[in-house]
Amino acid sequence: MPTEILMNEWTTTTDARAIADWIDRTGTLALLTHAKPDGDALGSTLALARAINLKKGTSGAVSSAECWYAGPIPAWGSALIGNTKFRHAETGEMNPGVFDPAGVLITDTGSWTQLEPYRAFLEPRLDRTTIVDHHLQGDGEIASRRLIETDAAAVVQPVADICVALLGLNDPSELPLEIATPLYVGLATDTGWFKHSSVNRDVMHLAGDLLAAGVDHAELFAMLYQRDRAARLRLMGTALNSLEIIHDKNLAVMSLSEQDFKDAGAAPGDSGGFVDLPQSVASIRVVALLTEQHDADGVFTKISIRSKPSPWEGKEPVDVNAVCNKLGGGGHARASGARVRADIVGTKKQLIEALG
Ligand SMILES: [Mn+2]
Repeated sequence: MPTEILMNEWTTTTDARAIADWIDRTGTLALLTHAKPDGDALGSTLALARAINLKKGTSGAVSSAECWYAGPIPAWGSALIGNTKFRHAETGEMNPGVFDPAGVLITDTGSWTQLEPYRAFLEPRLDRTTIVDHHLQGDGEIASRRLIETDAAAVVQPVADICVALLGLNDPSELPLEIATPLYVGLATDTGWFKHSSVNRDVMHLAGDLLAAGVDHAELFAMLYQRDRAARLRLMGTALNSLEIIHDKNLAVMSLSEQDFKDAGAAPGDSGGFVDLPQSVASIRVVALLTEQHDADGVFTKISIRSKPSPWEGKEPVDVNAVCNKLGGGGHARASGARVRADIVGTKKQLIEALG
């Protein structure tokens, strides 16, 4: 096989120590991650930027770093970012002549599809780019220097190793709190706050080290997940009140009208996640949330639908993508949606027909 193809294969080609050495000798670095950064993307870039800049400030190292983000940042992001300087890819500051870093370090992705806003900036700089990722797929051509740990639940795991190597520490429990905190956010969010099947001894070990470094996990949980407006809780009450359980107790349907949103003082985005709530009932296999709205052409209803497996009954999840296809919508097999030109009553009838 030609060397180039081998080089471009999505495999790991280096380790944390070697990346720390590369950072040390490079100079100015741009830290990039996927568009619409999540907790792992923000956590990994912030931890690295703080470790690199701390080293420069305390020991006169040559390298410095700046984070770049593209697309919307979660509402809690600004609290996590704090005073750490970052730029938006959309501002045009990436034009050549404005900013020309000596190195580019990408975390939590290695796919062009997730790096689209950076493509023009990245393409002429692939020879000075490094990737640290934990996904199963990626485009190896983006960087020949790659640390890919597909066993890691979050990219902050290899990033913690890089920070430890960079700062000459023994383990992550010795990290400064300003670095331990974003690492913990990445680890906790990518594991569904330590619920997903990806949680293992290594995850808990790192979490324990970060707690030893002083991370306040309860404060972080409140910062990320306990900042809803009261209006959302009122709307949730209305949605749960509307719950109908039909079809041999297999199907749950909830409905919300425009008036319900007004009465609760809620905004359109406030019903996000409601469709997951009835999945806690054992017999439920499919949940649909119907929200009725109006536009210039009259009434329409948005369907958001989820399905879940029932392994205790030996049942596979219903393909709700196929159900939504019949209604002119679609999505994924377990999470899908459609928009129907009818009111709630008419839409419910069509949905039940489509479910068969
Ligand atoms: Mn991740």
